[in-house]
Amino acid sequence: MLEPVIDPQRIADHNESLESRLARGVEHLATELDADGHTSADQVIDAMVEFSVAAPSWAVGTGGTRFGRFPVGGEPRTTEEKVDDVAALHALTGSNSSISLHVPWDDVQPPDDPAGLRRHADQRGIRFDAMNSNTFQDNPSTTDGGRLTYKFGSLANTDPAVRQAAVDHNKYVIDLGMALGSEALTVWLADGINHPGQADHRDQFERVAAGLRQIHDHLPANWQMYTEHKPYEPAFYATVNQDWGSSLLLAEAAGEKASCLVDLGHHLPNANIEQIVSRLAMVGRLGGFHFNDSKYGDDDLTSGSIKPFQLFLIFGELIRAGDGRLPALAYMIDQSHNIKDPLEDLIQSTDAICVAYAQALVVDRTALAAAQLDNDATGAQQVLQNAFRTDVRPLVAEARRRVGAAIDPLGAYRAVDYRQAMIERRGSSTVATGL
Ligand SMILES: [Mn+2]
Repeated sequence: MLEPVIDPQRIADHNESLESRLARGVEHLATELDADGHTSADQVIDAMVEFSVAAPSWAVGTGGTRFGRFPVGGEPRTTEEKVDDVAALHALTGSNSSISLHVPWDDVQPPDDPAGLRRHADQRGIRFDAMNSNTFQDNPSTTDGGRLTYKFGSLANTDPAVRQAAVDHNKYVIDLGMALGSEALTVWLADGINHPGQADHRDQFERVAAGLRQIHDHLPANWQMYTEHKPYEPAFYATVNQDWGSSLLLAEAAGEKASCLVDLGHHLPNANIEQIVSRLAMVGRLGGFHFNDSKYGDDDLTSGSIKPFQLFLIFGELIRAGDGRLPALAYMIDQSHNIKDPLEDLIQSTDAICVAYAQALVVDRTALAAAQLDNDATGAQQVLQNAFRTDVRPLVAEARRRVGAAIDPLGAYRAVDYRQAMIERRGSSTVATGL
């Protein structure tokens, strides 16, 4: 048996000093919610206990920008160590029970074996969430030893051999995911146009749709596939999958197992993301989320740090789509941080996501529906604000306590000094693969 990444007794010790204060907070909130009469504290706590958001493998290392990279020390050197970091995160938050791998960054090549990686994750209590394939960078194992290049696109490329290599890479990622017990593929498609006139919009789109259909047909019966839109970067004039409408068309073209993934940073400024969520859910093609926050573009900022009200409204639409419950979609954090300790940022993000979800659960939906029918704009806003301004943090913390995680995960992370332990074990200058 592997030793636990964080000794559960140390989390229990850290919780001890916080328990009586938490109990008072939970009791107060339970009384208030009972008086309101629409949602009970236990309903919220139970939903929090059940909820999990996947951590991406590339978020446990420090992210770089084009200006440089400042490793935090003790970063994972292997995919197994990335699993270990997610296990540490999950031990503290109780809400990150899966990891999302990225290929080629997390490729498992011989002499490594996927079965060994899967065994390691099993022992850590971590599952494999959606596999992410990227063809925005060359990968010698699928581009004929470097003879082919994705410089001018992958599935949209004018060269059939490059398109085939991109399809083959996605099939490879599906096969690897099957060996790991994953059940979904997210296609990281960066194809687009950097300069007006460089390529034909329609031809590019049709080539991508055809490629996605081929990839879709390789999916096992129980798998899902996600298309993820992004308006710009790395193509700065036009991206093939540039908005939710294009994403929907591509998912429809790919096949019935394909649906749209909404990354909160992949919208032009001021886009109404909650409305996009509503539309995609309405037509049954909302597949999942990549959580992060954004000030200007694809900033990868900490979830809930810039627009917490938007995050709350998004969860409101999800609960609306699920008739009062969160639909079973692919929920994942997609962030990469260049100055914070990556695990501290994931702790803060997970907490912010849980808080937004809990706030959305305490919306009085009956009162909201009545206000909407009466055209009572003031009343409807009041219903939403009442929920958004409810301090639900004790319920989120209580859920963590009940599953043996940390009441204060950030405080506990610092108390056990996980980062220093990893620096001693892995070294101070290790750099994880990723962005
Ligand atoms: Mn994303």
